[in-house]
Amino acid sequence: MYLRRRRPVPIEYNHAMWSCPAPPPRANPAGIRAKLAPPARWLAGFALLAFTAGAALAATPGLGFSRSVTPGLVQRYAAKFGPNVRARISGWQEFVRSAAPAPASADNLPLLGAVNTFFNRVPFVTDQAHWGVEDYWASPAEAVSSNGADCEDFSIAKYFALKELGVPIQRLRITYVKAVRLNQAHMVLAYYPEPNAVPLILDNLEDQVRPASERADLIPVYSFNDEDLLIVRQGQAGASAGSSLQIRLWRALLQKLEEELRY
Ligand SMILES: [Ca+2]
Repeated sequence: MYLRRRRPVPIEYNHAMWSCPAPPPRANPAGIRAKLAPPARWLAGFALLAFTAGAALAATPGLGFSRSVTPGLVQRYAAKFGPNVRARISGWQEFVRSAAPAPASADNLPLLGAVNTFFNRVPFVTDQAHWGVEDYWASPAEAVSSNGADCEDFSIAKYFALKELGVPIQRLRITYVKAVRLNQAHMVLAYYPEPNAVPLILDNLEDQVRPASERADLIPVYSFNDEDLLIVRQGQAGASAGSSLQIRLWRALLQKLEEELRY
């Protein structure tokens, strides 16, 4: 039995000992496979979406969007990451511009595949090698500009791209998982076509977007979006743990996205 908490839990989700698994060489083309029955642990518990403490900070229009990148930000990141930044940012903007906007229906499968494949082209680089720190959550503009990302950076970039393309955030959950075969912490983006449906998984480890029911290698631990934070307890999902702002690195990311708008 899972008690619904009335107030955000006073905890911080830090990621000591965090590391993302490196993806294998990609041999399979991107593709989408049919839905199967949802494993209970992946159910998102949409009825529990009650906490909106983070909404004010996350409500700035265009936060993290490709179209929000200012000339000043491009200049700043070009100075930091090199002259290829302009082409990389342009490529990202062009991809979002040319992608078909999300239809009103829940059938966004081609779009999910396109977004997953597009960002998976960014080379995988560990945070230690790329940023000199154990754990760094890059903004989409940083990941694209610096041409390097690890699992949470991929998930973040895909989340904001789908949001920019009109996908309701209630369908999107950045999900911290345990990659059991690799015995490593990992992060993916889960897309829920409907409340409590089996989610489709956008993963930098593979280009193919597959339902969670086919991803027995991933065990969800907690998930979040702009609205809330849900944790999985004893193999069952849906226990709301409050605001995603309790995740220190998510909070820092949102502040960084606000700062990026000001350049
Ligand atoms: Ca990172």
